[in-house]
Amino acid sequence: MFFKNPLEKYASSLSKNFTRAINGPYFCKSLKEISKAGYDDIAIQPSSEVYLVGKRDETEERMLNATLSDDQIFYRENGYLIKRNFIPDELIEEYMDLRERLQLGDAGFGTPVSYVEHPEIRRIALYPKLVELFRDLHGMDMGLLVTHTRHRSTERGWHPDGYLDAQDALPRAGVWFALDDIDPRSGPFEYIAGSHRWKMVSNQMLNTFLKPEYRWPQAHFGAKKGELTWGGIVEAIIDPIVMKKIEQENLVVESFCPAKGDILIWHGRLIHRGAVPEIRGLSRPSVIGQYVPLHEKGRGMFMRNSGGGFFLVRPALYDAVKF
Ligand SMILES: O=C(O)CCC(=O)C(=O)O
Ligand SMILES: [Fe+2]
Repeated sequence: MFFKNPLEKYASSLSKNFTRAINGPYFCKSLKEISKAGYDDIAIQPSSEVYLVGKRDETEERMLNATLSDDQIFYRENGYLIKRNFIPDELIEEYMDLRERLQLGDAGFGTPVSYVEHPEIRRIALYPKLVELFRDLHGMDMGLLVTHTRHRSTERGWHPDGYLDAQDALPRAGVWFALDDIDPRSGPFEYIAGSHRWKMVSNQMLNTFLKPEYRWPQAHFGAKKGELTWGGIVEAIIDPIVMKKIEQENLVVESFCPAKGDILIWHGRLIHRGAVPEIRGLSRPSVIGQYVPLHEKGRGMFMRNSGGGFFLVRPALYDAVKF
């Protein structure tokens, strides 16, 4: 088959930003050159790891496994963990009532830090059993950084969330909370088990494909109006590379099609995406939370939630915090 642009081979399942990105002004390399890049051209061996996941020699491996719980061993090996029926119905109802009062429909709250103003979101995102589970899995307190509250697939292409962090940062984590039974045709969360132990997609290496004004971090935090953010632009590079890798190495793609109250926790280096929905406009009722190590330098100011757990608050938003 002939493709005008070799990346178009994967077009039917490519992220929604793909066409916009490759037709935009962002890249300093030609599309032909970009399409030749492989995973090793965008990834690097990370220097920091959570204790549980870190690779060890055979004896140490046996010592570690002898004391770990089944959940810890699963997370260590797979980079994700599913807990069924984890969030109580009352907390979900309370949050859905808030959305109803605000007449959100399937829309999000319009800001990734809506948890500052709405304790209903924090009661889910910082559910005490989850705060505890994070200590078990990451061996540290993880603070809430952002929440995605739109009831649709993000349609983000393949990526690890840790590509937004500094090279030597400790791994972050994400949690996918199902607020209802999720229809598999709504574009579920998809992931590649074990990919948290691959080399880590690096913002520095991705930057070499971009014109200076579109590089991380400035293009991540301050994208110009009408232009894609850094994450949206680099999807056009990462997405086809991961698809090629899936094809060449015969990797298994798993989908999370949860029931109400189920959660999936994923390690910040697990490769995942929000699938393109089979049926457009189908609701996907979920909250997605991103969490980072509380004690890591430069992460910002966290406040303690009433039931335990911590959430990031920019000092400018301090007056907006509600309990
Ligand atoms: O839409 C999805 O389920 C994927 C979301 C995602 O990639 C993220 O929140 O980090
Ligand atoms: Fe993500």
